[in-house]
Amino acid sequence: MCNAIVAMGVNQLEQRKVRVAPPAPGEVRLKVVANAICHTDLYTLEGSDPEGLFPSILGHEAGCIVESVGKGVTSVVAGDHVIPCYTPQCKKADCIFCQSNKTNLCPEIRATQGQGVMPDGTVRFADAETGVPYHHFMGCSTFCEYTVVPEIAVAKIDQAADLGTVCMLGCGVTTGIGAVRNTTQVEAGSSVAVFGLGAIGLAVIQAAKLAGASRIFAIDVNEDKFGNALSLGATDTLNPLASETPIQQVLVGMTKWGVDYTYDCTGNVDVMRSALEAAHRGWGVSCVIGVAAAGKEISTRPFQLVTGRKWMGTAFGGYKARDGVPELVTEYLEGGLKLDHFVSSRFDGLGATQEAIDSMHSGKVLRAIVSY
Ligand code: NAD
Ligand code: DAO
Ligand code: ZN
Repeated sequence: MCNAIVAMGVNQLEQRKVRVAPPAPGEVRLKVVANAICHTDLYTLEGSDPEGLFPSILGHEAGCIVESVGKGVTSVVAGDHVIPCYTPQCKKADCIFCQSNKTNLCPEIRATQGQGVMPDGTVRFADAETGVPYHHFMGCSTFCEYTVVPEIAVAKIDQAADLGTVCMLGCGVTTGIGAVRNTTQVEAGSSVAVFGLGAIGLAVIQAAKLAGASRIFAIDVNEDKFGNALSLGATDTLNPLASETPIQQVLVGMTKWGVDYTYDCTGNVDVMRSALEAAHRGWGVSCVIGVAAAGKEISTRPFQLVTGRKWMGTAFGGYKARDGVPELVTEYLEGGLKLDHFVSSRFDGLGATQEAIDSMHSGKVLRAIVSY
């Protein structure tokens, strides 16, 4: 039995005692050490995700220690440090996605993960008092002191890394870095424009700088975001609201033919259009990272594509979770990848999760991390 913060309904978080069942074959039970709050947790809690399930245990950016393993588990043992990942990597010889170097979208547990259950169709969480079962969330459910996840969804990492910091590699930061390195493969000397300067946008800037981008435009409607962007390597900051001219025209005007690589890190479909249309004539690549609200559609004039722009998207930055996340942790430990600037505030104890969530609404917080 342990403590969990359960989303009983829209905007209704309650601390409950839960029973977390032992791992079934192919599963692992994890002790959650630290969890970073991501906007996707808030989006689901607020009822904005039409597929969001209640009651459920949210949370998906965590640093954990393996507590026990189910039958047949071979890649981790009790005591290993891991990061659960909502994009699994089954590595099976007959998984055409895992075997391809073109994608990270392993579909092995996709259907059940979306339904808030484990691969066998059942859940591992039950209220200790009432017996009510609780849904899983994004295959992670880390607003709980213990969780159960499939073996194929845990990345085993170097134990030297502070779980209270590398937990952020479970989602947003990895996504921004991977968008640059895997999805768009930015070359040295390129120009880059980043729309939206939350944790994901800043991770894009950081990776672009490391890749040797020569000009990095940082764009946000909130100018408080510019300081961080400049310190990570942005060369220009722009507020789209500061001019009557559409931001894509401003960018084309500043560069003559547009920007080599552009990224939407807002989830706003109008911004996605601006990002595409700001991309360089002939070869510009625009990458959708932001997750748009349900039912939203993107549009542009097809001539934008005819004249050589490419529209792409990325999930988890294209990283194959079990291979890629440990490499990023190593890069962090070796000093090449800085992470501390993403941590806006730290909270102690699972019970502080609501407070950490509240802090995310200020617009000033990149990541709030709760240590359990
Ligand atoms: P965030 O809310 O912290 O940052 C978004 C930023 O966009 C804010 O600074 C905001 O001021 C800015 N913004 C809003 N409207 C804008 C506009 N019109 N023009 C310019 N800037 C604008 O969010 P985040 O945590 O950085 O996440 C960004 C997006 O990435 C979200 O949509 C999230 O769901 C998504 N995401 C995608 C993946 C993936 O795998 N594709 C993974 C994680 C997160
Ligand atoms: O494999 O079809 C599939 C589902 C992939 C899910 C990718 C989700 C990417 C965005 C999630 C944002 C999380 C914070
Ligand atoms: Zn697979």
